[in-house]
Amino acid sequence: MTQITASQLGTSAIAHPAGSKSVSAIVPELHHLERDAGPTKTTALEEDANDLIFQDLPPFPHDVPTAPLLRLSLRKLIDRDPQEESNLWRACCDLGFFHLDLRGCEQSKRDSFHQDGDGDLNGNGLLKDAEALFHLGEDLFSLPSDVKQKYDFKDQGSYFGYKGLGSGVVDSKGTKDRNEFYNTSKDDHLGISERLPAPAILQSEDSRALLKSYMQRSHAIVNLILGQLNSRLGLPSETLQSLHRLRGVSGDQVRWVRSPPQPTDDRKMALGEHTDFGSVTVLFNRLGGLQILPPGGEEWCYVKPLKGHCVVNLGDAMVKFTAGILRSNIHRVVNPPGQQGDSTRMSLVYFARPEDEVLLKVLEGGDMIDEKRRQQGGGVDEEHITAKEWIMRRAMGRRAGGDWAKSAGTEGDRLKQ
Ligand SMILES: O=C(O)CCC(=O)C(=O)O
Repeated sequence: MTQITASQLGTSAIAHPAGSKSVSAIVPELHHLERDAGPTKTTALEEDANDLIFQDLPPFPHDVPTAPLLRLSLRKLIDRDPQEESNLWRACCDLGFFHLDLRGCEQSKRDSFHQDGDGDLNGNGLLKDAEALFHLGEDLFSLPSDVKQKYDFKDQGSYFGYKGLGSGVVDSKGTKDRNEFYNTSKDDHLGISERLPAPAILQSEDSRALLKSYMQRSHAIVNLILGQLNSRLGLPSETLQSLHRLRGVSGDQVRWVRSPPQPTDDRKMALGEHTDFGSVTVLFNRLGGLQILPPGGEEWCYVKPLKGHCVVNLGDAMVKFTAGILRSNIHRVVNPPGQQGDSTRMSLVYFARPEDEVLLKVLEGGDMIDEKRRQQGGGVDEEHITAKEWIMRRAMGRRAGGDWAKSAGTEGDRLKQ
């Protein structure tokens, strides 16, 4: 029987199921699947592998291409483990996506990256919040369509609230998406903006407290990551964190995305190809369906959901701030693979974005970024655009009847047609 090796299960290993088909990696030296044809034994390692599986769901298949994401540990990042910090840096430069193990991590011992003070670095707490929010999401989407539709604020120029199934587009031809989603604002839940109308189920004290806790805990992780990237980039202390204050006015939001199973003879993208608009995304998945197109690759690869972990990815703002040193990778959502294909898929996302008035331009004061600009031949002509304008343009361009051409992000010309 095929077994998973210790090297795969270390926190810096790439998460592939034993025997899975995987694409050639961008980080080949870490991309080692070793096989062992020996007899089945229950070892600590196998138990650990089982801990990564959602036992209550159909299995993620072994025979689909999977993406070479590094698996990092929140505990080690908090402890400033030098190897883990290097892995974080490489993941953010090479792929812009990684798995983050949140298990066994209650509270930060150190607070150096944690300027807002009121969002604790609590991996276990975040896992619990995410679990509860999956349940809340199920209740939310089970409301009648006409009730949910009342909270689509597109016509008021807002990307918060509900988007119905097929009300977004996945390409320039206007092909309808196959998901519904609901966006709820950090600023609303932290009491720093007006409270938006929302279904009663999201207005209860319990739901609001849960969302607030989830936002604060996600934001604390975002801040940790920003702090470590800030150091690596050699930027003046707290530069990145100061553009993403928990209490700064921003487009930060929680999103639930729900995609019903698609007929076997008619499977299309549930959510179109895109890069994320903002800075750092914290994503919880249970079923497969998320795919990324690795840099230079032509084959879309699944991201295998891992229990106890979130997926973290960088968005366009980080590319713009760093003159392209950091990567915001293109991704999309399709029907879950294999035996998972008949299940309804839901994901839970926290999008951290720069504060509304922050200009999306190359940051000054860091040698590494300055050097990158020199290599690029000086100043690339930068558009004068704030984070808020950028998000509005990108988000609204993906709604039916929106301006597709203007919805392009940092993926280059790929989606301009
Ligand atoms: O559902 C997922 O796994 C990813 C969602 C996503 O990419 C998005 O909402 O922008």
